[in-house]
Amino acid sequence: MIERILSGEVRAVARAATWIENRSPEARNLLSALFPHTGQALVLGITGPPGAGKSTLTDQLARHLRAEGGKVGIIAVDPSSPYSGGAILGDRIRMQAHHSDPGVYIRSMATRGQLGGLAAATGDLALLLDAAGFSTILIETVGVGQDEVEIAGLADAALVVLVPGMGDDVQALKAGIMEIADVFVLNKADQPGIDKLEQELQFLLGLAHRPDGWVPPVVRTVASQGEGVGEVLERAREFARTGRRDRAVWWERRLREMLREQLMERLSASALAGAAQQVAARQRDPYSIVAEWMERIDSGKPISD
Ligand SMILES: Nc1nc2c(ncn2[C@@H]2O[C@H](COP(=O)(O)OP(=O)(O)O)[C@@H](O)[C@H]2O)c(=O)[nH]1
Ligand SMILES: [Mg+2]
Repeated sequence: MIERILSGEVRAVARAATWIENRSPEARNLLSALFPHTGQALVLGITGPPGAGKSTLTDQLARHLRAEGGKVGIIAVDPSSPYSGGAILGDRIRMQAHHSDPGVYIRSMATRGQLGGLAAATGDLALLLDAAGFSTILIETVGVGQDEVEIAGLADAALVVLVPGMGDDVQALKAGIMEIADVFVLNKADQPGIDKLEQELQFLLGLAHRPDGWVPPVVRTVASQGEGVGEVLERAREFARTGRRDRAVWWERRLREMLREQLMERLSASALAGAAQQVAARQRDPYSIVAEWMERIDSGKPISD
Protein backbone atom coordinates (compact mmCIF):
# COMPACT_ATOMS: atom_id res chain seq x y z
CA MET A 1 0.00 0.00 0.00
CA ILE A 2 2.79 2.43 0.88
CA GLU A 3 4.51 1.93 -2.47
CA ARG A 4 1.28 2.11 -4.41
CA ILE A 5 0.20 5.33 -2.70
CA LEU A 6 3.60 6.98 -3.14
CA SER A 7 3.36 6.22 -6.85
CA GLY A 8 -0.06 7.88 -6.90
CA GLU A 9 -2.15 4.81 -7.66
CA VAL A 10 -5.75 5.97 -7.35
CA ARG A 11 -7.26 2.65 -6.24
CA ALA A 12 -4.83 2.40 -3.35
CA VAL A 13 -5.53 6.02 -2.41
CA ALA A 14 -9.28 5.32 -2.41
CA ARG A 15 -8.82 2.26 -0.20
CA ALA A 16 -6.65 4.16 2.27
CA ALA A 17 -9.18 7.01 2.31
CA THR A 18 -11.82 4.52 3.44
CA TRP A 19 -9.53 3.32 6.24
CA ILE A 20 -9.14 6.93 7.33
CA GLU A 21 -12.87 7.59 7.22
CA ASN A 22 -13.54 4.49 9.30
CA ARG A 23 -10.73 5.41 11.71
CA SER A 24 -9.37 1.91 11.28
CA PRO A 25 -6.02 0.95 12.85
CA GLU A 26 -4.48 0.28 9.41
CA ALA A 27 -4.80 3.99 8.68
CA ARG A 28 -2.51 4.84 11.58
CA ASN A 29 0.36 2.61 10.49
CA LEU A 30 0.01 3.68 6.90
CA LEU A 31 0.00 7.40 7.71
CA SER A 32 2.97 6.93 10.00
CA ALA A 33 4.93 5.47 7.07
CA LEU A 34 3.67 8.11 4.65
CA PHE A 35 4.27 11.12 6.89
CA PRO A 36 7.93 11.65 5.91
CA HIS A 37 6.75 11.95 2.30
CA THR A 38 4.27 14.74 3.05
CA GLY A 39 4.61 18.48 3.39
CA GLN A 40 4.91 19.14 -0.34
CA ALA A 41 1.30 20.01 -1.19
CA LEU A 42 -0.36 23.39 -0.96
CA VAL A 43 -3.55 22.90 1.05
CA LEU A 44 -6.36 25.40 0.51
CA GLY A 45 -9.55 25.54 2.59
CA ILE A 46 -12.66 26.91 0.90
CA THR A 47 -15.58 27.77 3.14
CA GLY A 48 -18.70 29.93 3.14
CA PRO A 49 -22.47 29.67 3.27
CA PRO A 50 -24.44 27.15 1.18
CA GLY A 51 -24.97 28.29 -2.39
CA ALA A 52 -22.12 30.83 -2.33
CA GLY A 53 -20.38 29.05 -5.19
CA LYS A 54 -17.73 27.10 -3.28
CA SER A 55 -18.04 24.00 -5.47
CA THR A 56 -18.00 26.13 -8.61
CA LEU A 57 -14.89 27.94 -7.41
CA THR A 58 -13.24 24.65 -6.40
CA ASP A 59 -13.93 23.26 -9.83
CA GLN A 60 -12.46 26.35 -11.51
CA LEU A 61 -9.40 26.31 -9.26
CA ALA A 62 -8.89 22.67 -10.22
CA ARG A 63 -9.04 23.58 -13.92
CA HIS A 64 -6.55 26.37 -13.40
CA LEU A 65 -4.16 24.12 -11.50
CA ARG A 66 -4.46 21.36 -14.10
CA ALA A 67 -3.62 23.85 -16.84
CA GLU A 68 -0.45 24.64 -14.88
CA GLY A 69 0.35 20.94 -14.91
CA GLY A 70 -0.25 20.17 -11.22
CA LYS A 71 -2.24 17.31 -9.75
CA VAL A 72 -5.28 18.28 -7.69
CA GLY A 73 -6.93 16.53 -4.76
CA ILE A 74 -10.41 17.70 -3.77
CA ILE A 75 -11.94 16.90 -0.39
CA ALA A 76 -15.63 17.83 -0.13
CA VAL A 77 -16.80 17.89 3.46
CA ASP A 78 -20.59 17.59 3.32
CA PRO A 79 -22.41 18.01 6.59
CA SER A 80 -25.49 15.86 7.00
CA SER A 81 -27.58 19.03 7.20
CA PRO A 82 -30.73 19.27 5.06
CA TYR A 83 -28.88 21.74 2.80
CA SER A 84 -26.45 19.18 1.54
CA GLY A 85 -28.86 16.70 -0.04
CA GLY A 86 -28.99 18.53 -3.34
CA ALA A 87 -25.52 19.98 -3.06
CA ILE A 88 -23.81 16.61 -2.99
CA LEU A 89 -25.60 15.55 -6.16
CA GLY A 90 -24.83 18.93 -7.73
CA ASP A 91 -21.17 18.56 -6.82
CA ARG A 92 -21.01 15.08 -8.30
CA ILE A 93 -22.47 16.20 -11.61
CA ARG A 94 -20.29 19.27 -11.86
CA MET A 95 -17.18 17.40 -10.87
CA GLN A 96 -17.74 14.76 -13.51
CA ALA A 97 -15.94 17.08 -15.88
CA HIS A 98 -12.77 15.89 -14.13
CA HIS A 99 -13.70 12.24 -13.86
CA SER A 100 -11.77 11.12 -16.89
CA ASP A 101 -8.74 13.09 -15.65
CA PRO A 102 -6.40 11.01 -13.45
CA GLY A 103 -4.74 14.26 -12.34
CA VAL A 104 -7.81 15.14 -10.26
CA TYR A 105 -8.94 13.03 -7.33
CA ILE A 106 -12.24 13.89 -5.63
CA ARG A 107 -13.37 12.49 -2.31
CA SER A 108 -16.54 13.34 -0.42
CA MET A 109 -16.35 13.03 3.35
CA ALA A 110 -19.47 12.13 5.26
CA THR A 111 -19.74 14.04 8.51
CA ARG A 112 -22.10 11.61 10.17
CA GLY A 113 -20.51 9.31 12.67
CA GLN A 114 -17.35 11.34 12.89
CA LEU A 115 -18.12 12.37 16.49
CA GLY A 116 -16.09 15.54 16.38
CA GLY A 117 -13.22 13.88 14.56
CA LEU A 118 -14.13 15.45 11.25
CA ALA A 119 -11.25 17.88 11.12
CA ALA A 120 -8.92 15.06 12.18
CA ALA A 121 -10.11 12.74 9.41
CA THR A 122 -9.90 15.59 6.91
CA GLY A 123 -6.33 16.30 7.99
CA ASP A 124 -5.40 12.64 7.61
CA LEU A 125 -6.96 12.55 4.16
CA ALA A 126 -5.00 15.64 3.15
CA LEU A 127 -1.78 13.94 4.32
CA LEU A 128 -2.66 10.87 2.24
CA LEU A 129 -3.24 12.94 -0.91
CA ASP A 130 -0.07 14.92 -0.21
CA ALA A 131 1.93 11.67 -0.04
CA ALA A 132 0.23 10.44 -3.23
CA GLY A 133 1.71 13.40 -5.09
CA PHE A 134 -1.21 15.78 -5.38
CA SER A 135 0.45 19.18 -5.55
CA THR A 136 -2.60 21.14 -4.45
CA ILE A 137 -5.36 19.97 -2.15
CA LEU A 138 -8.67 21.85 -2.10
CA ILE A 139 -10.92 21.29 0.91
CA GLU A 140 -14.51 22.51 0.55
CA THR A 141 -16.50 22.94 3.76
CA VAL A 142 -19.90 24.54 4.37
CA GLY A 143 -20.52 27.32 6.86
CA VAL A 144 -18.43 28.39 9.77
CA GLY A 145 -18.69 26.05 12.70
CA GLN A 146 -15.99 24.59 14.92
CA ASP A 147 -15.08 22.01 12.26
CA GLU A 148 -14.51 24.70 9.63
CA VAL A 149 -12.39 26.75 12.00
CA GLU A 150 -10.26 23.68 12.70
CA ILE A 151 -10.03 22.77 9.02
CA ALA A 152 -8.96 26.33 8.23
CA GLY A 153 -6.13 25.83 10.72
CA LEU A 154 -5.02 22.76 8.81
CA ALA A 155 -4.90 24.61 5.47
CA ASP A 156 -1.96 26.68 4.24
CA ALA A 157 -4.52 29.34 3.33
CA ALA A 158 -8.23 29.64 4.07
CA LEU A 159 -10.55 31.19 1.49
CA VAL A 160 -13.91 32.49 2.65
CA VAL A 161 -16.53 32.88 -0.06
CA LEU A 162 -19.17 35.57 0.41
CA VAL A 163 -21.95 36.62 -1.98
CA PRO A 164 -24.18 39.68 -2.43
CA GLY A 165 -27.55 39.67 -0.73
CA MET A 166 -26.30 38.22 2.52
CA GLY A 167 -27.46 41.43 4.23
CA ASP A 168 -26.95 41.30 7.98
CA ASP A 169 -25.37 37.90 7.55
CA VAL A 170 -22.03 39.56 6.96
CA GLN A 171 -22.28 41.04 10.45
CA ALA A 172 -23.40 37.69 11.85
CA LEU A 173 -20.53 35.85 10.19
CA LYS A 174 -18.07 38.33 11.61
CA ALA A 175 -17.17 36.43 14.75
CA GLY A 176 -16.19 33.14 13.17
CA ILE A 177 -15.08 34.23 9.75
CA MET A 178 -12.93 37.25 10.36
CA GLU A 179 -10.30 35.23 12.16
CA ILE A 180 -10.07 32.37 9.69
CA ALA A 181 -10.18 34.17 6.33
CA ASP A 182 -6.76 34.65 4.77
CA VAL A 183 -8.40 35.62 1.47
CA PHE A 184 -11.94 36.87 0.99
CA VAL A 185 -13.62 35.80 -2.24
CA LEU A 186 -16.59 37.97 -3.18
CA ASN A 187 -18.30 35.65 -5.61
CA LYS A 188 -21.25 36.33 -7.91
CA ALA A 189 -19.72 39.70 -8.72
CA ASP A 190 -22.12 39.69 -11.70
CA GLN A 191 -25.01 40.10 -9.27
CA PRO A 192 -26.42 43.36 -7.82
CA GLY A 193 -25.24 44.24 -4.32
CA ILE A 194 -21.60 43.38 -4.88
CA ASP A 195 -20.43 46.95 -4.13
CA LYS A 196 -22.43 47.06 -0.92
CA LEU A 197 -21.00 43.72 0.14
CA GLU A 198 -17.45 44.89 -0.47
CA GLN A 199 -18.08 48.14 1.44
CA GLU A 200 -19.47 46.25 4.43
CA LEU A 201 -16.60 43.83 4.39
CA GLN A 202 -13.95 46.54 4.07
CA PHE A 203 -15.57 48.31 7.01
CA LEU A 204 -15.32 45.18 9.14
CA LEU A 205 -11.75 44.59 7.98
CA GLY A 206 -10.89 48.14 9.02
CA LEU A 207 -11.98 47.32 12.57
CA ALA A 208 -10.30 43.97 12.87
CA HIS A 209 -6.55 43.60 13.17
CA ARG A 210 -5.00 40.19 13.03
CA PRO A 211 -2.24 39.40 15.47
CA ASP A 212 -0.04 38.21 12.58
CA GLY A 213 -0.41 41.56 10.78
CA TRP A 214 -1.89 40.02 7.62
CA VAL A 215 -4.59 42.11 5.96
CA PRO A 216 -6.76 39.60 4.07
CA PRO A 217 -7.10 40.60 0.42
CA VAL A 218 -10.56 40.84 -1.09
CA VAL A 219 -10.98 39.34 -4.56
CA ARG A 220 -14.10 39.61 -6.69
CA THR A 221 -14.98 36.57 -8.78
CA VAL A 222 -17.60 35.22 -11.13
CA ALA A 223 -16.78 31.60 -10.45
CA SER A 224 -19.32 30.31 -12.95
CA GLN A 225 -17.32 32.11 -15.69
CA GLY A 226 -13.90 31.46 -14.18
CA GLU A 227 -13.36 35.19 -13.68
CA GLY A 228 -10.96 36.20 -10.92
CA VAL A 229 -10.01 32.60 -10.14
CA GLY A 230 -6.36 33.11 -11.10
CA GLU A 231 -6.13 36.05 -8.73
CA VAL A 232 -7.67 34.03 -5.89
CA LEU A 233 -4.97 31.42 -6.39
CA GLU A 234 -2.24 34.07 -6.51
CA ARG A 235 -3.40 35.67 -3.25
CA ALA A 236 -3.70 32.30 -1.51
CA ARG A 237 -0.17 31.39 -2.57
CA GLU A 238 1.05 34.78 -1.43
CA PHE A 239 -0.35 34.16 2.05
CA ALA A 240 1.05 30.63 2.17
CA ARG A 241 4.50 31.97 1.21
CA THR A 242 4.54 34.40 4.14
CA GLY A 243 4.71 31.39 6.46
CA ARG A 244 2.32 33.11 8.87
CA ARG A 245 0.32 29.96 9.51
CA ASP A 246 1.70 28.42 12.68
CA ARG A 247 1.54 24.67 12.01
CA ALA A 248 2.16 23.89 15.67
CA VAL A 249 -1.32 25.24 16.56
CA TRP A 250 -2.95 22.54 14.45
CA TRP A 251 -0.62 19.80 15.65
CA GLU A 252 -1.07 20.66 19.32
CA ARG A 253 -4.80 20.10 19.01
CA ARG A 254 -4.32 17.05 16.84
CA LEU A 255 -1.80 15.37 19.17
CA ARG A 256 -4.09 15.90 22.14
CA GLU A 257 -6.95 14.36 20.15
CA MET A 258 -4.87 11.39 19.04
CA LEU A 259 -3.81 10.68 22.59
CA ARG A 260 -7.40 10.88 23.84
CA GLU A 261 -8.56 8.62 21.00
CA GLN A 262 -5.97 5.95 21.79
CA LEU A 263 -6.60 6.14 25.52
CA MET A 264 -10.32 5.70 24.94
CA GLU A 265 -9.62 2.61 22.85
CA ARG A 266 -8.22 0.98 25.98
CA LEU A 267 -11.53 1.48 27.75
CA SER A 268 -14.37 -0.87 26.90
CA ALA A 269 -17.84 0.66 26.62
CA SER A 270 -19.24 -1.75 29.20
CA ALA A 271 -16.49 -0.97 31.70
CA LEU A 272 -17.28 2.72 31.30
CA ALA A 273 -21.03 2.13 31.65
CA GLY A 274 -20.52 -0.11 34.69
CA ALA A 275 -18.29 2.41 36.43
CA ALA A 276 -20.75 5.22 35.67
CA GLN A 277 -23.55 3.22 37.32
CA GLN A 278 -21.48 2.56 40.40
CA VAL A 279 -20.63 6.23 40.76
CA ALA A 280 -24.24 7.31 40.16
CA ALA A 281 -25.36 4.86 42.88
CA ARG A 282 -22.58 6.26 45.09
CA GLN A 283 -21.06 2.81 45.51
CA ARG A 284 -17.68 4.09 44.37
CA ASP A 285 -16.02 7.45 43.94
CA PRO A 286 -14.98 8.54 40.42
CA TYR A 287 -11.48 9.61 41.50
CA SER A 288 -10.36 6.19 42.61
CA ILE A 289 -11.86 4.64 39.49
CA VAL A 290 -9.85 6.90 37.18
CA ALA A 291 -6.73 6.35 39.31
CA GLU A 292 -7.24 2.59 38.88
CA TRP A 293 -7.68 2.99 35.12
CA MET A 294 -4.48 5.01 34.88
CA GLU A 295 -2.62 2.22 36.67
CA ARG A 296 -3.99 -0.32 34.22
CA ILE A 297 -2.92 1.85 31.30
CA ASP A 298 0.54 2.28 32.84
CA SER A 299 0.91 -1.48 33.05
CA GLY A 300 -0.34 -1.90 29.47
CA LYS A 301 -3.65 -3.53 30.31
CA PRO A 302 -7.01 -2.78 28.70
CA ILE A 303 -9.83 -1.53 30.90
CA SER A 304 -12.67 -3.97 30.58
CA ASP A 305 -14.95 -5.83 32.94
N1 LIG B 1 -24.56 34.32 -11.11
C1 LIG B 1 -23.60 33.56 -10.62
N2 LIG B 1 -23.91 32.31 -10.20
C2 LIG B 1 -22.92 31.55 -9.70
C3 LIG B 1 -21.59 32.00 -9.59
N3 LIG B 1 -20.84 31.03 -9.04
C4 LIG B 1 -21.66 30.00 -8.82
N4 LIG B 1 -22.92 30.31 -9.21
C5 LIG B 1 -24.12 29.44 -9.11
O1 LIG B 1 -24.52 29.37 -7.76
C6 LIG B 1 -25.13 28.11 -7.49
C7 LIG B 1 -24.47 27.47 -6.26
O2 LIG B 1 -23.14 27.14 -6.58
P1 LIG B 1 -22.31 26.02 -5.79
O3 LIG B 1 -20.94 26.06 -6.35
O4 LIG B 1 -23.01 24.73 -5.79
O5 LIG B 1 -22.34 26.62 -4.31
P2 LIG B 1 -21.84 25.96 -2.94
O6 LIG B 1 -23.05 25.47 -2.22
O7 LIG B 1 -21.21 27.09 -2.19
O8 LIG B 1 -20.86 24.87 -3.27
C8 LIG B 1 -24.96 27.28 -8.74
O9 LIG B 1 -26.16 27.32 -9.46
C9 LIG B 1 -23.86 28.00 -9.49
O10 LIG B 1 -23.96 27.83 -10.89
C10 LIG B 1 -21.31 33.35 -10.04
O11 LIG B 1 -20.19 33.84 -9.95
N5 LIG B 1 -22.36 34.07 -10.54
MG1 LIG C 1 -20.77 22.82 -2.69
